[in-house]
Amino acid sequence: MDEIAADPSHPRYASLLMRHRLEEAEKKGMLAGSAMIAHGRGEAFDYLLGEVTIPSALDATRHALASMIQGQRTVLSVNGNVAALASDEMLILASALGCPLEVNIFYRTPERMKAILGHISERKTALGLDVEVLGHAPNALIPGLKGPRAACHKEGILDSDVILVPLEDGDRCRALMEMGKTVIVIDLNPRSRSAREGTITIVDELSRALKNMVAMMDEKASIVMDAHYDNDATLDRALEWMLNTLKEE
Ligand code: PTJ
Repeated sequence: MDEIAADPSHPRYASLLMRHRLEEAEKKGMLAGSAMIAHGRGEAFDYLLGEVTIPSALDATRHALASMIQGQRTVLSVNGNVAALASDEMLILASALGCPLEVNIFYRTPERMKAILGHISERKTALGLDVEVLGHAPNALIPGLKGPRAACHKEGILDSDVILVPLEDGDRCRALMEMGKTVIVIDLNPRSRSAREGTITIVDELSRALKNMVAMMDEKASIVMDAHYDNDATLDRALEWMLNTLKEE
C-alpha cells in the first residue's frame, strides 16, 4: 500500500509518505477538490512545529484520550483527508476504544462516500479488526448545518457524547459544540476556527497524534483527564513554539 520511491532514512520521509497517500486516495476518488490545499496549509504549520509532537500537544492528546475512554458514546469522525492519511490508525484506535468510526464529509457526493467506505473496509479486512463503520445509511441530520454535509447516523455522530473530528471545518465543529458534545479537534493550525472552538485541540499532525493515542492505549489505566486543562493555553503554547521556531531560523 505504502510503496514510495524515497528511502525511510530520507529526512522528509514522513511528509513524502503522506503526500503519496493523498495521491493514491485521489486516484480512488476519495478526496474533495480542495483536499490538497488543506494538506498544504497543514504542512506549512507542521514546518513551524519542526514536524514533531510538541509537549503541549502531548498533554492535550492524553487529556483527549482520557475523555474518549470515559465517553459513554464516543465516535471517531472520518473525512476524505483522514481516510487517505490515517485509516489504519483510526481503525486501530476505534478497535482499542471499542467505539464506531463514522464517515462524514464536507463535500458529500455518493461517489466519494462509496470510495471512502470501500477504502476503510479494505483496510479493516487487511488489519483483521472488528470495528463498526458508519456513514453508509445516514438517518439523521446535524442541527445547524445546511445541505448534504449535515447527514449523519443517529446511532453514531448524532447521539455521541464525545467526538473526535480531525481536520474539520469550523461550521461542523461549532454545530457539534452547540449540541453539547465534547469535541476533540486535531488541527495543525492553532488559529483555525475549529482549533479555537473545540473542547480539546491537539495541534499536531494527524498521523503522529493518532500514533501517540494508540501507544498510550497500552497504558490505558494511567490515562486520566486533566482537571485543570485549558484549551486557550494549549493553543497559546503551540503558537509560542511556532514563533520561537521562526525566530531561531
Ligand atoms: O473530505 P471532506 O469533504 O470532508 O473535506 C476535507 C477537507 C480537509 C478538504 C475540508 O474539511 C477542509 O476544507 O478543511 P479546511 O477548512 O481546509 O481545514 C483543514 C484544517 O486541517 C486546516 O486548518 C489545516 O491546517 C489542517 N490540516 C491539514 N492537514 C493536516 C491538518 N492538521 C493535522 N494534520 C494534517 N495532516
